[in-house]
Amino acid sequence: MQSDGAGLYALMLRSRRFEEAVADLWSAGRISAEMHLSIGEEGIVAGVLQHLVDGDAMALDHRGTAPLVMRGVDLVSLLREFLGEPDGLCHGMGGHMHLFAPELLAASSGIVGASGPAACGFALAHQHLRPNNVAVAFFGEGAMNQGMLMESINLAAVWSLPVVFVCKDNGMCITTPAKKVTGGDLCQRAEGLGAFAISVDGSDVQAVASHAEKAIRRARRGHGPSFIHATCKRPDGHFLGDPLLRIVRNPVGELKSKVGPLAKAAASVQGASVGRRAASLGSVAAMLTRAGKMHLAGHDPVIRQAKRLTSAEREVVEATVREEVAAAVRAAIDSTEARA
Ligand SMILES: Cc1ncc(C[n+]2csc(CCOP(=O)(O)OP(=O)(O)O)c2C)c(N)n1
Repeated sequence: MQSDGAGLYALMLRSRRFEEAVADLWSAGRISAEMHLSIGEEGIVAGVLQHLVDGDAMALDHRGTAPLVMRGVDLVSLLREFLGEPDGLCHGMGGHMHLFAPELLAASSGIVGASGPAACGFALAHQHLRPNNVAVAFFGEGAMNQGMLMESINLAAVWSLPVVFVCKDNGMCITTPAKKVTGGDLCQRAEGLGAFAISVDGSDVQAVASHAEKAIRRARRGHGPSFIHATCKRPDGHFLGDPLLRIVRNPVGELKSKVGPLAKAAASVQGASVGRRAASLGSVAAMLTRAGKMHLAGHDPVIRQAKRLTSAEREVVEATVREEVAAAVRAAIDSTEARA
């Protein structure tokens, strides 16, 4: 893994450009079903992964693309998976949410919170088979209300498992603001279970890298689990085609089909009281306002890191990544078309 400023930029840009290519294929209808990307979270993923070595493991959530790309999975095989092809990474059966790369000790699950138990499993195996290796679990802040994740942090603390729990906090669980469903402070919660906890601005990859270094060193030395709470913004909402964002970005086109039914429901003589209906419309308006704020602005980890580099450094990385991603897309598409 690359550890200098340009190396961190390269890790993030590789993932950003790859996911942008995935988004294009999805928009063109070549990739079907939901697509959860990590655009905006790259600083957290790169800052942690840059410290991993051979034999370390990753337990991933429904946004597993970025970690796999940064860890070096074959891009063509990953794209072939997303295209549902039998020669994809998981024979076209996993899609983007259930990805496995045994050679990288990486496994993902769409079950929110499931990366916790999986990371504990990897870490327990490390203790017996691969001392000095660690396991990383990535998850969103919504997973912090899942019992299995809390049980995992507790077990990791009691057994001194070499796990780094990484919470990527964008403040939203699909359309539910975290504040409405999550009590207390997440770092204190993890500390209460016995983990070493750190909070960091996830849009600053170097800050993440520096905190992650401590957490991973502790785990390698047998000092038990850590919890990294890293904040971020995600411009694409929950998934590609997020309905709230569609309305915010194209209000005239998108609201045409929705205003009629909303007005009809509001005026109906049956159903909830006027007050409840007004409250529901108010909560829809609040969701739209929140969706309107889902842009990276000054929080783009890729741009923040680019500004720390010289233009010569940036150009080398950008040219390499552009060529690599374009070649992967060409190869993945060509082999589908050749078989058609
Ligand atoms: C156990 C479980 N409950 C509910 C869901 C449906 N679901 C999929 S993603 C998601 C939101 C997760 O939010 P968060 O953990 O904050 O991650 P983010 O999507 O923001 O990255 C939910 C509720 C699920 N997949 N698994």
